Amino acid sequence: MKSTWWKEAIVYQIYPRSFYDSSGNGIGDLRGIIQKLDYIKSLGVDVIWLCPIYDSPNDDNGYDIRNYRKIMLEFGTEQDFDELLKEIHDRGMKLLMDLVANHTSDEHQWFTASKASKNNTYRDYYYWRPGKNGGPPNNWKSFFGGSAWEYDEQTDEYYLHLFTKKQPDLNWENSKVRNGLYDIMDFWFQKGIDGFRMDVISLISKLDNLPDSPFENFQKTITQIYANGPNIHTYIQEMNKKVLSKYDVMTVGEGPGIDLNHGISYVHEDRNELNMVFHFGHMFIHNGPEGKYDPIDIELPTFKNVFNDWDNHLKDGGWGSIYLGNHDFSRMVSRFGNDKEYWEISAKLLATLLLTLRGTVYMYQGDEIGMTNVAFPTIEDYNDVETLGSWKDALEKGKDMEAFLENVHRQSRDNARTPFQWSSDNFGGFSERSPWIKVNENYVKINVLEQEKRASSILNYYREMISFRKENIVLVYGDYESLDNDHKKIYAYRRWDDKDEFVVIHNFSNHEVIWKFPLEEASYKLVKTNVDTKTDLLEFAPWQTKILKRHIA
Ligand code: ISL
Repeated sequence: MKSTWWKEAIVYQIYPRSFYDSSGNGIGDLRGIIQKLDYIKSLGVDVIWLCPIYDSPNDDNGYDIRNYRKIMLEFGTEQDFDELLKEIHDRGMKLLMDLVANHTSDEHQWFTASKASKNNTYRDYYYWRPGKNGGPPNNWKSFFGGSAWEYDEQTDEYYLHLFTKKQPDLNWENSKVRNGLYDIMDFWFQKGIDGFRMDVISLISKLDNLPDSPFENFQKTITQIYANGPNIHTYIQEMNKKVLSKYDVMTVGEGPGIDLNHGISYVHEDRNELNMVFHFGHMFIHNGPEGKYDPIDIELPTFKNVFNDWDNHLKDGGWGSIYLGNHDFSRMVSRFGNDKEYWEISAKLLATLLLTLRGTVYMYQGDEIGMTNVAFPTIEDYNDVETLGSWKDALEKGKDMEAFLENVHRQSRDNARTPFQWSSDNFGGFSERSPWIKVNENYVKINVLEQEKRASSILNYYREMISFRKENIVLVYGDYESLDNDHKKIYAYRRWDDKDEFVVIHNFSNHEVIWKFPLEEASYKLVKTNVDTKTDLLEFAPWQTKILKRHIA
């Protein structure tokens, strides 16, 4: 496998609104991030990924961009950005920005011009269509509930929005749109940024004639109708040729609908498209028949198979991204660990998983201290458009709303968006003022200051695991194979090259387990674990994780 800096990088994702408020208005900001750069550096992180920080009316917290060349007033100024970039580079780190290219805000000047009349030059920048049979042009649904079409009285046509009605979809078939977006990318690369995470890049090419979806199931509609459209690879190759290939940068495409049939075609090194994608195999794993807000339980082998299948899919000429949560999903310890009795130890197990798989590692802010899901008492406490849209749909369908609130507790995107817990001071030390969204009450117990003081904290475990990965490059590039794959409590795998072999074993359960596996125990040495207690090599306390090492040559 070819080595590159971005394959070895540990990326730390910041949701700026919730990271650190330096101005005292209850909203995180760029100067707040600058103040915390030494903290981020102390983790061993190489790259910072910032969720959108551009000028936006914030219908979807920055994923609705009004001006791609300006900084959101609430977050700071262009000077603050320049300083942030310099401070990041001065510390030897890199900056990944979020590129939202599937849609703009409806307040973007392209859209206000487009909307003004049927025959202006910007009309074709978006998807405008006449209605059909007194309703919208087709049956497409928005990701956030309701129709994906909004009627505009003035010109008596509908425009397409796969997300909120304030996020109209751009028409990538129009070369002026594409070139306009490439100019924006150039603008940021010229400033010196080091790459882009590309929001819903899988959706930019639409099916010809925008046909109705024949599927009831929304996930199917995404995969078969919305994603991986006919020109997707032509567009990404063009973008690569015109922009990306001019710089030494990293790219990761986010993609609903990027499944095992499509992943490699976005990232194969011979195709000159993207370096990596974020697939949703494990993120949608709890989606029930009615989607994300209808959660189901799963068994461990189903979870393992996501990693097995993707590693296998990408190993010849591709590269993966490893993450266990982000700003769109629940907290990883609440979701895949046990955030009650085994909170600390299961958070450490998950850190070990994250840092021993093949692929570029993406950490999400707060996971390094084991921040957990939140359970706000009423829907009024929630802010996220997706949560509120699903709530509205459920109400209209006459659902049991008390039960639905429990689904919200489990699945809402706001679980990941509560303010970062820096200390046990008011508002978790995030701000001096009541923040834009409530702080999780457990900040008194779970916070950075407390964990800095304790050698055995989750935070310090992350630091150790990050340097462990860096000292053992086989954990980045080495081969991967799952062992005893059907085991329902143990997730074990080998990582090896021609010099060393690691066997990583996780007990994903609240029970003690003796792993009955024919491992030549005498040739292995225990090099890392997350529990103090002494056990036999293949004996595991609840949520215990062990890394064993064997020297080959
Ligand atoms: O959040 C999701 C599941 O709960 C996803 O379906 C998500 O909407 C999808 O992955 C796209 O996400 C990205 O684009 C959205 C934005 O709201 C998300 O925050 C962003 O990550 C629209 O720009």
